[in-house]
Amino acid sequence: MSENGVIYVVGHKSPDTDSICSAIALVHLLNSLGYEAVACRQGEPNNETRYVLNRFGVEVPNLLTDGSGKKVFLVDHSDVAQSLDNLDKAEIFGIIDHHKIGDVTTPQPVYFLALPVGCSSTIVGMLYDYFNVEIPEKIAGIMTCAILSDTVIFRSATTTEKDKEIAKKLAYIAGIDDVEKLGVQLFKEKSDIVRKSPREILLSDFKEFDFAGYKVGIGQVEVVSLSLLDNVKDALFEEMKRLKEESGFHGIFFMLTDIMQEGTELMAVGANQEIFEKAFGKQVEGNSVYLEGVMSRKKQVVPPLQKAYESQ
Ligand SMILES: [Mn+2]
Repeated sequence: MSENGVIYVVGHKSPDTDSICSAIALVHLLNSLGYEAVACRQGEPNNETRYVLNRFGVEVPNLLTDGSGKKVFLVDHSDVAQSLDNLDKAEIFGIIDHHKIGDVTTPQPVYFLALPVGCSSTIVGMLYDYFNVEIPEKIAGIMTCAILSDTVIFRSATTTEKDKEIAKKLAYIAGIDDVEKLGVQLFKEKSDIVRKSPREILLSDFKEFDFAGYKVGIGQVEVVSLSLLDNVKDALFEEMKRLKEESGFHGIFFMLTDIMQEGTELMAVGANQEIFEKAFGKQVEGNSVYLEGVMSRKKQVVPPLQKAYESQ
């Protein structure tokens, strides 16, 4: 089954864990089937991905940003904008993806497998089964991590039974006995609270609003456990006060969202009790209020706050 020319397997730009790990996993499968394939990445691996590769002793793939003259296999994307530069000068050999179909076109027939599952690594795992190829421990390990990451530890609405089934198999091969615990560790690495300054945490996902003439800022951080933020909460609060003075906000709100508990501790600076009570029917205790079931800024925090400000 050998083909002419090396196949460069690559995920999308600003690579996440799935983009890099599904490329590595697919390369091993292709090589086992007699092809000559190499895993690549289009950018720097994030902290979570570095942790995953390090933990399972897998090398960081080579950087590849230009497709000119190369035979390529795209994973985790099929949008030209997310793909290699000069993709039109590359020969696309195949595509494996779990997003909407993008705008990549080819002049010749290609391998093209897209499934509406939670992770590209799930699809690659299914292919290992299909071709009856054994998955090495360390590759099973990084694939498990990719699935945990993409599906937010099976909590995301994108999760399917197939993701759970494949992840279970992979975790068994990799000797991971506590998948949940590994997932939590991944999200710790991802949110990277420890290495960020309070201001970086505050502004990493921060939006400005005008509520009835009041300038209001609402930020959010998503973590697997609010306890991860225990040590920075006070510093965050001080930073919120500083930002309020510096930038002339009437109020600054910061959502500490616990993706496991599915709730948000909402910190506030500048807003009075009345606004809080009106918006959420709750008193502020200390600097914050816990809102059960609240995870979405645009759906569950902005509308009630806006209403409260408007009826002041
Ligand atoms: Mn993905």
